[in-house]
Amino acid sequence: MSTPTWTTGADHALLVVDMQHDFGDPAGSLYVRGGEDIVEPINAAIEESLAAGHLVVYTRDWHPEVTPHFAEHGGLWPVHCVIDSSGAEFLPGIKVDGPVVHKGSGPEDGYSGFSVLHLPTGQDRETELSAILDENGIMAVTIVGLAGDWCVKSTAIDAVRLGYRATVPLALTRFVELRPGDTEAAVAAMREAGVTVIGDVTVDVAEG
Ligand code: VGL
Ligand code: ZN
Repeated sequence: MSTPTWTTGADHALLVVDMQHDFGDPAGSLYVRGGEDIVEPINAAIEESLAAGHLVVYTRDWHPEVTPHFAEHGGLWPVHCVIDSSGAEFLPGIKVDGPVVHKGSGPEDGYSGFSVLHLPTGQDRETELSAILDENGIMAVTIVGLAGDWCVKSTAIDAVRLGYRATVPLALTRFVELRPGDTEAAVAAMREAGVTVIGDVTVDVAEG
């Protein structure tokens, strides 16, 4: 694969969002359909970025066992990505060589790699992601990983809001589609916010 234009420029970082067992492995507790199909292409993008000397930053969903983010405590989701559990591990096949930002380890809900919603106070709390980008002179980010309609979308929209150029290549994400139409709505919301969304949504053909 020739170097895609979205990885060019020393002010560019690749943000690899939540490429973890619970999202990307068919046996994971919050498996995103097709997640396993993007491991290889994302790893190729990581290798290309590293070879070009660019920063690669990783986010990791990282929850306590009891959190209002989980359905059993009032949230939306099955238990997933519990701190230090095997489900929270990076998918094998993803080369991890760069800073890792953990998110959601307090009584928090939230999807962006840049901030989480602290439920007891109703306040958004910043993660260290923007500081890491700024320390490295990053102006542009490409966001890949899982899930397209949750953490990738929120991270990309926040990136634009914070003044970075943001690109999401749809070939390198997959969508939860919790409700029908979420995928389309997420793509539209990203475009509306000023994110450069490239390519087409990959729709899985049912197996068998
Ligand atoms: C995510 C649902 C719950 C994500 C995280 O990484 O997109 N989705 N927690
Ligand atoms: Zn989560």
